[in-house]
Amino acid sequence: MFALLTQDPAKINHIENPAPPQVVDAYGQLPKLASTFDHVDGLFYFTYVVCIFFFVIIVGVILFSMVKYRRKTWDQPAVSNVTHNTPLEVVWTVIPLIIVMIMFAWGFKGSMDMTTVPLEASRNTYKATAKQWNWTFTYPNHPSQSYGEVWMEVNKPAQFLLESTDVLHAFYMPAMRVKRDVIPGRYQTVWFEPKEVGDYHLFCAEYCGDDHSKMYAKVHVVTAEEFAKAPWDTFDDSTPAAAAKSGESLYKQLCVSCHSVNGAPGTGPSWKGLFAKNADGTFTGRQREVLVAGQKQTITVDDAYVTESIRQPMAKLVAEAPYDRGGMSAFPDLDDRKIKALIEYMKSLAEAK
Ligand code: HEC
Ligand SMILES: [Cu+2]
Repeated sequence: MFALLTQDPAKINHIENPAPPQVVDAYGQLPKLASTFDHVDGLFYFTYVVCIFFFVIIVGVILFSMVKYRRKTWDQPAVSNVTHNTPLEVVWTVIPLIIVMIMFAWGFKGSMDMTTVPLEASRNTYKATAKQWNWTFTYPNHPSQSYGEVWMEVNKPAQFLLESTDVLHAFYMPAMRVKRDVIPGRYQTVWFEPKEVGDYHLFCAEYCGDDHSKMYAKVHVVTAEEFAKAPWDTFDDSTPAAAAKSGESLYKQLCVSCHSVNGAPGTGPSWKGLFAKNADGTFTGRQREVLVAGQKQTITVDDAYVTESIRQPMAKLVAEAPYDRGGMSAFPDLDDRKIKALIEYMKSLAEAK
């Protein structure tokens, strides 16, 4: 069982951006704590020990009584007719009440700590946008973004402003001991202070559709020096080849969960054959039957169509089941350069005519 927990996730997940392996403790319980929220562990293990203690006592008494006081002959009279015992009942009500109040006070204090955002964290606010099925991060005091991966500075409290563009998701970083629902149409926040340099997981912890299990991100906690170099800022479109490469990495972070490039059908149509390469090095888009407001039309795939498909996926739906029902939510944050890079990547997949 522990082998399963420590198995390399790259082998479990077929996505091309594998999460780092999870570090679990000797009992396969909580992953290593990497933030300041240590009260979570105290409360967790306290509850755990209380549960085991009472489980053993209660089940022990039941098993013992079953054997000791079982009916041995059909006509054996009842050993006792006692129906209640007031002192005993007071004891088994008051003791659990005290224990439950301890858990409540402990949890309430922790919950207050987690919801009261310190000024330092609110000055270091990230935005995390959840959508089917990926995470987009916008950096504090930085115009840039990253997808499926986020970099944070060690020992610096940070706040995440959480937003969903489609359905319910949940922001869950086990190593940091934080979890918060991400609700469409409403901003949620969560804060913590990462204490150790390393790579950690961010999971979506709310079932959000077919590829919910692919909806995770890597969290890199790095030193201040490393952070100052903005390692996430790798976007380069200085040459068509560099743009195609940047486009490929955007594809792997944002689109791979729905679109294949090898012709395999997915939640969205494959990108194989979207463009073909002409002898003179130019590209021709394929013919596409699309639905515009429910009416069938045939168009030729070009940059404008691809751009529109990304910004307003519902404007022209691929007229082919199951794609004609839509299913892609728009990417309003992708700027022109990134869309250009994605198109460059689609063209780099083209085969010669
Ligand atoms: C949640 C699944 C999903 C994700 C993620 C997704 N798409 Fe789509 N995409 C679809 C579906 C479904 C369609 C077909 C319906 C339509 O035309 O809008 C589609 C259609 C398209 C089309 C038209 C394709 C054609 O063959 O005519 C393009 C272009 C496209 N998506 C680009 C992208 C890009 C670029 C990304 C990543 C930035 C992306 N999609 C992410 C589901 C998705
Ligand atoms: Cu999700």
